[in-house]
Amino acid sequence: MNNNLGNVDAPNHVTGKSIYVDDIPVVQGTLYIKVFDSPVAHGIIKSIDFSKAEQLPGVVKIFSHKDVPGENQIGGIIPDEPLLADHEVHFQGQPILLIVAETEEAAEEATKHITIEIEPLPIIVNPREAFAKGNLLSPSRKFVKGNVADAFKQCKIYFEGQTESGGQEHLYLETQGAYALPLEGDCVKIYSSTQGPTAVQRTVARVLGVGMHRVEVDVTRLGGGFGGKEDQASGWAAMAAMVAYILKQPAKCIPHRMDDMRMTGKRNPYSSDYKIGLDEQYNIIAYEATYYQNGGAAADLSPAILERTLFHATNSYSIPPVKVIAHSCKTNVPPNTAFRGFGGPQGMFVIESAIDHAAKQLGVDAAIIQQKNLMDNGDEFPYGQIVTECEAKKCWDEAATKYELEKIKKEISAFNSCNSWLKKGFSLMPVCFGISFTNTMMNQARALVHVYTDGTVGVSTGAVEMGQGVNTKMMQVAAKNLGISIDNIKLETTNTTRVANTSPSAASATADLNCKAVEDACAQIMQRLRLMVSEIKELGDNIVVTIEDSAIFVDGVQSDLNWLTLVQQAFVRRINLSAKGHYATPLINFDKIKEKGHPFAYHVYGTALTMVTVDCIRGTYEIDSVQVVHDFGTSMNRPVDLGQVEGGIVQGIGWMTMEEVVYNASGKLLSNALSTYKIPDIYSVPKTLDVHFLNTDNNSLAILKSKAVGEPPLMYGIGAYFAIRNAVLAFNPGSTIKYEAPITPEKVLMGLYAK
Ligand code: LUZ
Ligand code: MOS
Repeated sequence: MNNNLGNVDAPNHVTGKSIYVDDIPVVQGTLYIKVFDSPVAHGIIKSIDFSKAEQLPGVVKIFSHKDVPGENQIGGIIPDEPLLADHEVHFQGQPILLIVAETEEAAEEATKHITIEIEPLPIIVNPREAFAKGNLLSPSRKFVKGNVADAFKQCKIYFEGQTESGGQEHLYLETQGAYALPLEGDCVKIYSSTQGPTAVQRTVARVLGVGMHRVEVDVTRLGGGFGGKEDQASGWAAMAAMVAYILKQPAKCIPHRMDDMRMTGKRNPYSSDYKIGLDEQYNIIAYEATYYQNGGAAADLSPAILERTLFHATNSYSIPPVKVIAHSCKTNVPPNTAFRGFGGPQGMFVIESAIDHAAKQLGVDAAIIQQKNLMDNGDEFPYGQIVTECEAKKCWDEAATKYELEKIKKEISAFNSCNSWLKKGFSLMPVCFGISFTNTMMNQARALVHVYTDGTVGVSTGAVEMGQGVNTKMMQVAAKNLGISIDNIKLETTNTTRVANTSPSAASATADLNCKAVEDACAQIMQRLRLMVSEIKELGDNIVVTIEDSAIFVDGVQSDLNWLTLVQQAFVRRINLSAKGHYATPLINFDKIKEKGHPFAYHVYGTALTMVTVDCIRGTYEIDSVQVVHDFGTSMNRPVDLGQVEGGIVQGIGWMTMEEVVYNASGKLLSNALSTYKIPDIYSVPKTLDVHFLNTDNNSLAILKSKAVGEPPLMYGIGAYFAIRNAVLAFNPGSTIKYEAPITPEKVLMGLYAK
């Protein structure tokens, strides 16, 4: 296998040939949908008048919740979210009406002619305030290992504090959107920009009041998802489908950027309390934390995100007794949702803050405490899984040696002692991330492989390509298993009619799950071909048939057959050249009553070393370098995997440093455009970004031993927060700067001069 292949889609992306939802040629009669959304964050709808708007030229019809043919409900885990608001609104941007028009402009104009009267209700945007009032989205969760209370009783050195981590806008290049076509027999076909085609199918069927068999969802690719389209694509698809279904005309629903930013949920902000206890040798002997998750106005995926926070509460550390509690708090902001890391980063920020707090109080480098407590084989996670194939220490040690940690420390203190207005800081950030959906049931996938009579191959799976390169990996796996060139393979769209009951492309697990299903389908076809060869050659059933570069080898000896003649022979002999593969991750389980089990197929490890320079007059900073040792397993596609690590790091740095989601007290999103919401650009990325491949060879549940790579690297970005904070303290050792992310230049400036 060529593990330097790269992403086969790249040439089409950069030449603009790749097709996204809004690029699909429109069918005659296509209608455009504009959503009329709530102007206030909480209230009772007293009256609404759209009679004038409906009379405007080009406006076809305006739909309210009364027009929903089935159930007015799009909640995924918990049914608590109407598609269109009925009598009450719960956040600014909540959809109330659908304006359907012949052009986008007519629909837009109509919004100005709608009058609505809403009686205001109290607005809560802060999760602790929601918790105090008992406003929870789902039952609270608690993971306990050992007896924390006893441990703290015996412990002389302990520290308590509070942390805040902010939201994060997904800012996928392609906004949300769907295009729905009516089909005969009360059926609809939907082109959707979704990570979860089956979630869209299920939600649309529910909203239309029809069986899932009447709804076909098709996905070519997404221009980015990052979790934002794991669940939240469903609403837009349901709107388009409802209009197409009722009016029997094609309908498109694609929000503009500012509509998307205002109406969709983001990464869940967290407010958390921690208590960490240590002994004199810097061993962590107890850890306790409580997380207040800002879930927004509906549950969405927040209950599952809450769970992953607990799974990653102790990051890469082995801590004897642990007690962590998480609350999902209901507030009047758009329902927050999945975002790369899925609650893991939020949990890791808290323990890293706790360790940093302890280190500062004890007068040592945080790295001393971090390194001392890294976990190892045989340790037990707070949720009961035993640590195996642990690479935590190996990654740390290799990062410290390779990037010359001791030398860096000396250079930084030399720099800081001869510069008054520029200060450098550094940090180490170890990461341990569990691979598998925490909901065991979701860890399954299927693939449909067709071999055509000319030897070419079509592959369909449940995986959604969103830039992460999963299609390339599946082509590599099919090519390897069939012994043919990747040029003979086409990755088909992800379609619910071809491959049913799919899990969303999420949890870093998409390549593992779907490639394994492809392997299974290919193996079935190969088995049939092998038996055919034994028949043709009049050899026994035990022959070994291998295919390499389309040449057929029988028991290691090249035969006169090649791939094409083999396939043609099979067709003549009426042998099935198609197969459906299935994969379900073995071994995993989790008991939600006991909160114990073995939820993850394996873990991914790594360590990042981050160096920054802070301008102590302006509060601005530069990320000098991020140097990482990352556990790839045995990468099957190094350019693709490297891209995931680099992108993840930059996205993580963005979350921790500059991306600030701001709602005011009345629940209005102030950071509602790219002028007010800053994401990393070419000027703000690390000057040096070095990724060292730690090749580990011992994991059989990763596809071809090539470990999942989507989410783990995002958490290296947490290192940037601590590096900047350390530079601030180098300037002002008495600074009262709090553990609040993002650490924007504004916060840095205040911290530099805070007494
Ligand atoms: N989605 C999900 C996820 O439904 N379950 C998960 O465990 C998960 N983990 C990461 C990202 N998305
Ligand atoms: Mo994701 S946060 O893996 O959709």
